Amino acid sequence: MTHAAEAPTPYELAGSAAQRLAELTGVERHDIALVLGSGWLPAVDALGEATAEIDTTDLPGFSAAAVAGHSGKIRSVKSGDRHLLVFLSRTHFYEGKGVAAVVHPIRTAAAAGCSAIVLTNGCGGLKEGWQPGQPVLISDHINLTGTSPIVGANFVDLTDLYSPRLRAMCQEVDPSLDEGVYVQFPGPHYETPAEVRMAGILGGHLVGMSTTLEAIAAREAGMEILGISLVTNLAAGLSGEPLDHEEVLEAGKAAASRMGGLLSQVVERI
Ligand code: 8IG
Repeated sequence: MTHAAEAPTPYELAGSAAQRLAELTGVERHDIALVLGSGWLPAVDALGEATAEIDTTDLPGFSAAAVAGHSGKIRSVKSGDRHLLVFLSRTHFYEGKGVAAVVHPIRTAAAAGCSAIVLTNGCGGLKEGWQPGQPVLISDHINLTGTSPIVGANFVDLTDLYSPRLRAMCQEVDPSLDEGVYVQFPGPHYETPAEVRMAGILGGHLVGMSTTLEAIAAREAGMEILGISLVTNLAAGLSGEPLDHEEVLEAGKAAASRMGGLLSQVVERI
């Protein structure tokens, strides 16, 4: 009788991915990770010179990107004396690949040496006066996926999950930045107008389909976390128009230089 080798744990798999990442990029340790969400891709060039770009599928545990406007690439970027690890796309919960797949990039970044992570996303906005194309700092979250990336009796504290220090730093760079509570719905459908009203009653200001599970995994890994949402659309029922993925990509293009400037200045100060 043969015995199959035991499957690696998610943490071991991330360790293998980090090792391969170091080989392929020629960078032994990365310092800060960034995950670019919907609408954020046009901002990437402002971060600095890419010293390497690899396909996510070149690393153990990653699968191909599934959404138009999401590129399955990882860049190593030199910014001053720091090495940035930039994920140009993410795996979403709604892809059904499991929560471990969603947070694999986060665990890989931690294993690669990153002590801070910037999680960005595109989302719907609820607050009166917010406009498409506006960035908002995530102050806290409500995870409506009903699940966690952590398995077992590991009771991770989520107080101040989104670093007050990093948020204050962002507001120094751009004093006009507002903050809000991000609500992650499972997706992939957008919420109904009634669900948007519910999110508001629960204390939410931003609605999206990512970020909270990643933030939990990042906290578990001990990273400092900054979350920034790009409000790409008014949440369903607030504008009188149906939601459209093209609108999301357009809002990103229009806001690219502001987002790029913000990200690069903040990363310099972390
Ligand atoms: I971009 O309005 C983007 N992603 N759930 N709702 C949800 N996800 C989104 C939205 C939105 N806009």
